Amino acid sequence: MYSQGLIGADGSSEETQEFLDAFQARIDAEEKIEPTDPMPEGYRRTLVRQIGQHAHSEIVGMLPEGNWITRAPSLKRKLALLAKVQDEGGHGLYLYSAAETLGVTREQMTEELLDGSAKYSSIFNYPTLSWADMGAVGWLVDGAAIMNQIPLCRCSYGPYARAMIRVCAEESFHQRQGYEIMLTLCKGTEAQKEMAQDALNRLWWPCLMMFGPHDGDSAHSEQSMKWKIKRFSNDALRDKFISATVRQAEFLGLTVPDPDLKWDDSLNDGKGGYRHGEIDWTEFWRVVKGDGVMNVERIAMRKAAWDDGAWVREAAMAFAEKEKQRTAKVAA
Ligand code: BYC
Repeated sequence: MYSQGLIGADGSSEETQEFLDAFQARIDAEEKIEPTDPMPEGYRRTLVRQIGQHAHSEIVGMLPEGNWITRAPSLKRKLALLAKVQDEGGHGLYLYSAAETLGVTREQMTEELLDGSAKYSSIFNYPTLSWADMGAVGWLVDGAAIMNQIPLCRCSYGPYARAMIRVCAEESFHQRQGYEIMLTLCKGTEAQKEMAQDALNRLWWPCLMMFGPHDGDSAHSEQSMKWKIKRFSNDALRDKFISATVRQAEFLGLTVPDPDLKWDDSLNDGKGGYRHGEIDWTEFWRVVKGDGVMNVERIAMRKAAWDDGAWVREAAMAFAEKEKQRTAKVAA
């Protein structure tokens, strides 16, 4: 385990208080921290952990939708889904590159993902059972991702913040293509609308879990917010997502599967907000610890794709070596 074992500030560093205060002053002044800047080891480790988990999520996140590319109902849908899945692969690569600036190689992170020791978002350990899931994943999963990731564009670490700007622009296209699939299904036959409702029923609660445990149980939030890696707490972003999404569900004519969901005028300093039912945290931790329906299959599929692609990597390396020799010969 190269990166996932590296958790937050461990208090064991020899960094002086003066150094830590000067670093915090830079953060408080909204300066961006760049790879060659001095930084506390805890800050570096927290970023490696979060960016690594984020990159792995993008890579594994290709699988539930990749599963439907050959079964898309039209050429237009196939093209859009293909492009979306390819974007997610690209996001993984930007993020691995951002993590590399902190001293962890892509090979190390890949190894950790393939040996099953890496964490990635729990949402990707659920199956995608019908075409409506392609709508619901785009609408809800990418919708949750945007809510969580827009603030990361202002993360204090420069390479992560810059990677997130492009990621968010693409996620916003993904969210809209997903919502448009849902809209088409909801305006279609009764059976299509039922399929859309079923996808919402299955994915709603796992999507709320994407924001992480309640603030009181979030081990890293306090320090990450102090370092301005995270700008908002897990619960604050989850609540924002619920408020935005419930209205979208109403427009579709679908029912959010939470009988306890209620608008409450008194929340958010009188601006109002939704109270929601209890999230099943037992299920969340079970999935995070590797016992979700799809954990084993998803890693096996990723490993098979990695192994199948070995010849492409080898050919690219051989070509690069040939080019290097050719250039050296011309220069000599
Ligand atoms: N799933 O102290 P906390 C995408 C872990 S990709 C699994 O609150 P933190 C997309 C957490 O890692 C979406 N584990 O942590 C791709 C920690 O464990 P460790 C991915 C979770 O980091 C393809 C422990 O619980 N997005 O959208 O302060 C197609 C305690 O949590 C989860 C990102 O990665 C979870 N859901 O906050 C479509 C965004 N939640 O490390 C879409 C970047 C928590 O102590 N990441 N854990 O063993 C973040 O914003 C933060 O890392 C989180 C968690 C809000 C997720």
